Amino acid sequence: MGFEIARRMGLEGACLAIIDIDEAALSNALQTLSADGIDVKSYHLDVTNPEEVAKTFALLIEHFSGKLDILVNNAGIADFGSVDNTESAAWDKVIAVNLTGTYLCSKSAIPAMKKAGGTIINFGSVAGLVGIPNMAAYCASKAAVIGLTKQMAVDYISQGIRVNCICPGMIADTDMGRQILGTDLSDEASKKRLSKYPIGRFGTPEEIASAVLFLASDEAGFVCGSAFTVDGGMTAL
Ligand code: 1HS
Repeated sequence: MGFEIARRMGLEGACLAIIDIDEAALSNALQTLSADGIDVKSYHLDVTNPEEVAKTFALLIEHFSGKLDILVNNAGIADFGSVDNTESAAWDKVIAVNLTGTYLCSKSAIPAMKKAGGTIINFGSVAGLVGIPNMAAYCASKAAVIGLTKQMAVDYISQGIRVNCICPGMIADTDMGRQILGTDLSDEASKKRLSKYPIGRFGTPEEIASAVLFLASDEAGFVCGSAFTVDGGMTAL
């Protein structure tokens, strides 16, 4: 999803800073986006490391001459387990990436955004709105991101910074989608999961990217503090 969001933003004329902890994925994304004629710079970063986040954002904000218009907090991981069989280390890792990473990157971006306004799109999930079996840490982290989004929205809208979050349903053609669904979409587990989607299919990265671009655009000027579901009706049930 992050790559597709970056690609669409770049094609709309955005100058990009892309961040990833996976060096190979980052290199591939940089090469592909650059080949598309997009102005992009890449930064290898673990968003759970406060010092590294501050250092990286200082560098990228300097690269953009002190200006930062849009932050998309897309870094996220999933884990499986109910509360009674989730190891605390696994719990901490999911919270660190999904929630604390969002906090740390936003903390580093906001001072630059205050200068001329901006917008932040966090990544919640349907898992932050409804319970998903066997995904305790993931649901908790995403519900917290939704809560943090609403809190940030009320803190910063008066300073010209609009904050919203995207709440995707299952997006099959992603690393996380494959992690959750496995490789066989025709198996009973995947069919049961699909039955939760009134639209009758899972979503695509392109559909998430379209929603992110809308929220980042002036067309969404009155959208503030929203948990913007892109889920094929899954949470409408
Ligand atoms: C990307 C998204 O946050 C995944 S949540 C999947 C929920 S479900 O389809 O497994 O019920």
